[in-house]
Amino acid sequence: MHRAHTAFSLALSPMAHKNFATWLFKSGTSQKVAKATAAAAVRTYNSAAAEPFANGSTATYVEEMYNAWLRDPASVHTSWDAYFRSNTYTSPPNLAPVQANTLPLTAFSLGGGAVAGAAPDSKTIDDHLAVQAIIRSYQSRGHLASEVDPLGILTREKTVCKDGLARRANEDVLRQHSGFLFGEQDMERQFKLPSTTFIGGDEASLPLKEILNRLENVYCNKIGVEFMFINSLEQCNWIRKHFETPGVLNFSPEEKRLILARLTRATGFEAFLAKKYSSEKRFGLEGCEIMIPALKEIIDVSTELGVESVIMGMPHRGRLNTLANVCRKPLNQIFTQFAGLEAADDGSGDVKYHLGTYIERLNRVTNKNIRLAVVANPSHLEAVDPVVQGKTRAEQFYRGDQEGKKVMSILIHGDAAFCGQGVVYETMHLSDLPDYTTHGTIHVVANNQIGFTTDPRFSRSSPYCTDVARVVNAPIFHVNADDPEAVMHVCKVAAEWRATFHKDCVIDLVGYRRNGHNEIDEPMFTQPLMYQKIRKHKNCLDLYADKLIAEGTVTGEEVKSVAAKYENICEEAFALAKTETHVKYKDWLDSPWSGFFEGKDPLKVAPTGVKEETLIHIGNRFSMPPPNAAEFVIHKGLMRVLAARKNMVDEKIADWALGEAMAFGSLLKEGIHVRLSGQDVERGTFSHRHHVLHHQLVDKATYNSLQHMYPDQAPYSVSNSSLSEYAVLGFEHGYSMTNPNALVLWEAQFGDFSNTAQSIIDQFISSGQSKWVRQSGLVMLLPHGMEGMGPEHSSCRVERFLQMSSDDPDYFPPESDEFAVRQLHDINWIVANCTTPANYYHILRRQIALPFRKPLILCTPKSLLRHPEAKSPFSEMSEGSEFQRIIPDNGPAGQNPANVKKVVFCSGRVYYDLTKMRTEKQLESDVAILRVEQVSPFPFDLVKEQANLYKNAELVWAQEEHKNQGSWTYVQPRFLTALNHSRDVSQSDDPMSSNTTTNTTNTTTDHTNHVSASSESESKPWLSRMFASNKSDGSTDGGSATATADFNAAKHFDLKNVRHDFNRPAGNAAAPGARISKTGRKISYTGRAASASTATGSKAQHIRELNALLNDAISV
Ligand SMILES: Cc1ncc(C[n+]2csc(CCOP(=O)(O)OP(=O)(O)O)c2C)c(N)n1
Ligand SMILES: [Mg+2]
Repeated sequence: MHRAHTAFSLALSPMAHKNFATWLFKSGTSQKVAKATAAAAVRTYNSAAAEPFANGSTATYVEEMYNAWLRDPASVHTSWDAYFRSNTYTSPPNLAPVQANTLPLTAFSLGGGAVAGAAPDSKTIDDHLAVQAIIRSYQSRGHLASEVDPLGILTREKTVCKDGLARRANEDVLRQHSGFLFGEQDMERQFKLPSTTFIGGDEASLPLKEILNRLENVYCNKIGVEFMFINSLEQCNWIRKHFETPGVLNFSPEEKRLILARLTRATGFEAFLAKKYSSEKRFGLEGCEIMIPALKEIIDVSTELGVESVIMGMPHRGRLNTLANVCRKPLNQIFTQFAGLEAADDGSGDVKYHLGTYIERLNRVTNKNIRLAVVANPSHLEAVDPVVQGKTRAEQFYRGDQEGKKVMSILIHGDAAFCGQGVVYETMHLSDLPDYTTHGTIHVVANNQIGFTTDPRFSRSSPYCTDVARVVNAPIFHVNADDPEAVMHVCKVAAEWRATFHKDCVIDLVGYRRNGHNEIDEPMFTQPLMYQKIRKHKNCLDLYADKLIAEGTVTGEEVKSVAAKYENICEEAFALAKTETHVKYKDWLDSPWSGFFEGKDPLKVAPTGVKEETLIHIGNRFSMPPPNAAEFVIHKGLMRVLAARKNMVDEKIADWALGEAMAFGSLLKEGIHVRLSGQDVERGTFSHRHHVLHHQLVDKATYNSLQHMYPDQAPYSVSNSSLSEYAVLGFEHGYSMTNPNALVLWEAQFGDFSNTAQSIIDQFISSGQSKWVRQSGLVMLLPHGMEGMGPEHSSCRVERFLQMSSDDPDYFPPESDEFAVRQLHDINWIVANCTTPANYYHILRRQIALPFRKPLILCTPKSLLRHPEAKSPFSEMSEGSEFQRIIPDNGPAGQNPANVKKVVFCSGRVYYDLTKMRTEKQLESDVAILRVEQVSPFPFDLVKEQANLYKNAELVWAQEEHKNQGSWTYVQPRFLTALNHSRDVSQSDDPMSSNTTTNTTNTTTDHTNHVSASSESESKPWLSRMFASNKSDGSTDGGSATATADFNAAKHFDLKNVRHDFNRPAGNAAAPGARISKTGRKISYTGRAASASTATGSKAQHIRELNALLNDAISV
């Protein structure tokens, strides 16, 4: 296998950092370090307790405490915590944000003519406390009264205060302080500002009137900031400073013109599409066009701060506009998508507002190069979120960008989806996990205050659509989408927040939706009042242009000329698009793998066996404690595990864990990064893996031998994940898309838990290549096996994966030396159930040895992890060995096949039960047991070969799963095809094959001979033929026309044109219309009856059923 040149830096990788830091295994200093750390902890605790509180002589120490407290309040003694929380401590200028208010309160003892410098009277103190409480109220709850809704539907009336002025802050904001008796007489009184506000700028005190006005302006205007739930004082202060400091919302004329120009493009783009394609769905952005300048601002500021690559995920709304005006995807390519052209390359495509893109360009504002990717997404809202995170994480990893300074993600959401879809929460929870963080995502909600036809009050129980972000302490910036300058400010702060704290934040762009859900939808059916308002509402561009014209920043002519210029650009691109004859899917790739495919023989698989000495080296390392084992206290049970591993290595055999380690270790040696993620994968759910050894005495000290196999190996990462399948599987899928030279594996705790990630499986993994030309070599490890223990979910529901496999049950591909690789090339994914460590090892290595990438769905065992017979000699993994799609019978039956009476085909662990039963019944010569290890793509060639070998035998498929589960429904028609070498199973001839279709190119059977090949049927075969059948059925069929039409419709849904006739060379198939003869060989089923659940009830029932199936299968 070629050594892959993976662009990573071991030393720089986050994984390396984590592991090398936790265990200094060579230096012999670990104990010293541990002791020192422990001593420091003790000292910190004791000294804090023993010191006289805030002793002036310990200023440096106090600073240290303050620093530590800023980082983590829990790290200091509670007394320090209380002290710093009280705001009594004024930090030196280099530590905390500068506070201007250094005047003592005595300077404000204005009541009763007290002498300046004397103790303040109680009224002064009370009034100051009241003002402080009011300031805090605005900071905490000012957003509740802010004017963020451009339609004003949610905006509350202003309240007239005691001084006669109307203010927005109401009782919701001020609570008990709203009744505070500030009369007009108090308005001019000076109040000292507390250290927790920045509204004073350089002023230490302000008149009350000014305090209230400034707070109103900051917190109850067009921006509503939600942040006071954040536990970090430093972060709260940072936000206060960025919103409260006077003048933060001042924009220069140039900046205003830039906003106007960008808004003109965003608005002009939608208008142009509306003009040219008035009857097409495009999910326009009208009502929230400011999102485009907003994204550009985020990208500008982030680029300025060092970001070089931005990965975006977004739904339908405004996607085309984003591609055009944020990514600058050539407009003609976008317009071509409206033309309904045929594709010039592989891929069945997707609707235009789902496709991805990848652009590298110069950012003209910052003059820096930037890469922008928008990840292709399915209809399933928010499903793309974790995928984007995984891709971002992978890019950061390969760049050695440990802190996310160079690569960042932006996720764009709809308001209804953001609060409704659980995967948002699951993805948020990855945001701070060491092995999953992308160091801060900026979330932008295009909040049009509606989801399709449903009002927010019926679609969520939370006050805001953004509340989910509160769980991870992300600040939330609500902003009126009709105020471009407020939006730009919020975007700037968001980008700076991410760059400073590397944490998530949310921008809630509150706008509206000018049209229906799509452009041909009537919104007045369901939201009449809202849309009456919307119809009268000027668009954001006009409002902003009016404002800039009024203030003299631009002239009316300038506004018109910018708009006209953009329209011209669109027209030119439109003309260019008309000359295109085909769409090219490669233009819409979000993760191009440059160099991966070039110069490769697409049908050549590199060998997967490795030198025996490599296996021995890996095995020895894997069974060794850390080099300085004497200092690293390992659990006794694990010492036994390591010793057993060592014994196996000495005997040159491998069990499951060792086989897996051999696959990982050998790939790492070849420069292939391996990443294994999932719940409890470090140890392994069934306690067999133990990749991470834990020091029994030192917290967080760990050792991972697979990271120390070879000095120049690729990084190995194994990570226990959060308890989520949807987000974590999506994340790993995204990770796997980024670089083909990596083995990325996700393991389910039990196989069927993967069903909570079903949208990732259906929408990305099984279909990604056909929709988006996106390949992925992701491996899903799915523990599977009916073993009579545990709850009902013993099955990984392999039938569901098989049902989505795209190989044709009725088609036997041409036999050649390349049969196996061709099948792999053509299929959407691989489904396998290995019974030996060696086969497991080979199939993992084959993922990388293939010249292309396919997802691998692997049923993995539970009891086989320790089964004495489920072991493989090294010879089955060393050079010359390879993955076996079918493992033949190598015993007496296989040696004398002519005498064999029965062949039992099976898959998975039941093989071991079957052989045991065969031995017990002394039928070794009469019954052959064959293991189908790769179930899909189906090994037609080997099944045929084996069946021919056992000419006189009865053929049986035995499975432990129920009849409607497991592999049976998938393998049954394929066996028939393999056994009879035909591709057409007629429904009328064979009642067993009712699910099959007449899949012929020039069908001449009675069922279809009335179908004429019109040009329409060429382009949409199933549709036109459906109607054609319907018409003629009435005249040709004496029976029910409807029933026949149904039959024909079903039949045509699987026609070759739909499948693109993948790899079916003309003339190679069996004769059109050929059928299995009634005398052809059959395969029968042995096993459990169909059932609604995967359970077998009690253990006793399980054993009874298993014995019955073994008895049935092993009988002659
Ligand atoms: C998981 C999922 N469920 C349902 C839908 C159908 N659907 C498409 S758009 C939409 C409304 C989305 O509202 P919102 O998130 O506010 O976005 P908007 O269309 O308003 O921009 C719905 C329910 C979907 N695409 N995905
Ligand atoms: Mg919406």
